[in-house]
Amino acid sequence: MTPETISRSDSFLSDVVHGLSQPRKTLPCKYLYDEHGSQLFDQICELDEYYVTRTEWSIMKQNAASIARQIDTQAMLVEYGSGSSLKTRLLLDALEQPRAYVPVDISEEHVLKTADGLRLAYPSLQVMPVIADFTQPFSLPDCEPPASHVVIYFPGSTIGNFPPPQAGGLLKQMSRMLGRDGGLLIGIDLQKEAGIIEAAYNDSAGVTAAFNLNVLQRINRELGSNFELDHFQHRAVYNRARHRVEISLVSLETQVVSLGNREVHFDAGEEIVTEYSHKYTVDGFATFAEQYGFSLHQHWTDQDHYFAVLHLVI
Ligand code: AVI
Repeated sequence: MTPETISRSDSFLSDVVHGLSQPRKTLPCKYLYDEHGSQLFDQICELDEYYVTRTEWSIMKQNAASIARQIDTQAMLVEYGSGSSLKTRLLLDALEQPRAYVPVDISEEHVLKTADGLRLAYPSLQVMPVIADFTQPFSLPDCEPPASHVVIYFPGSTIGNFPPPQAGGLLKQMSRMLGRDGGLLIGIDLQKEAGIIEAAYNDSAGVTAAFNLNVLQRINRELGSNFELDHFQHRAVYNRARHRVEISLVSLETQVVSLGNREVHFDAGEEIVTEYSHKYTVDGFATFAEQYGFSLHQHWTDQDHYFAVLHLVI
């Protein structure tokens, strides 16, 4: 183990211990995305019930030219949580290439593989991957010649996975990184009928359930705990008052799990909240982002108003 992997597993352990010691047990959702979790998430994106990806995709496709006009050739395009960068290819195809593309992702395997694929597809583009937890400050690489400004691309409604105070913290950090002339292109999932949302997070093939349960498998593997996966069940419910899906793992029985030198007790029916997925309105998000120095410049949506892509400027 390198010093870096030791400190990463230290903070994983302390985050897990902290989350499971709360009166309402939680786990930070970023830990859902190990290599297997990222693969399962890619499968979620292809599901019929999961309207999010294909709707954003169709918005990007239909409006690629006008969206691409917001990013000029001198810009450094920085993608937060790039994963497989699938939507980015649409953008890159529509753009006169930006100066550099910087995919930022916590999953090393994923981001390096994706960067290799992009270099092959766009040989003249500088692809400069950064392996980082984008919720923490990180530095941007230097490109040659230097970019005139930065445009952050944050698709997929990932902002929705942060409770508003954390989402605000992230917007604040982004506005600092952007500086003058910077822009933010962000995808947000819109409020809509609860049945449509709940179906998206309770798919009939059980992929979302496997994605959710995988975090326990990861804790077992990396932290040596002994969670029995079939003693927990996936749950995803839309909280209409808070406009968010609450995703959790429910303990099916009273049980005790060992974690390092600790024991974690679960009552039957007790939940571990693993993720929130907040749903916004365009105006609500624009007003929220104003507090952090952004103003809405333009937005694009689909005919059902399921999803929106916003261009915010500083
Ligand atoms: C990554 N993120 C936007 C997804 C969402 O829809 O909130 C994560 C997800 N969790 C379960 N299904 C999808």
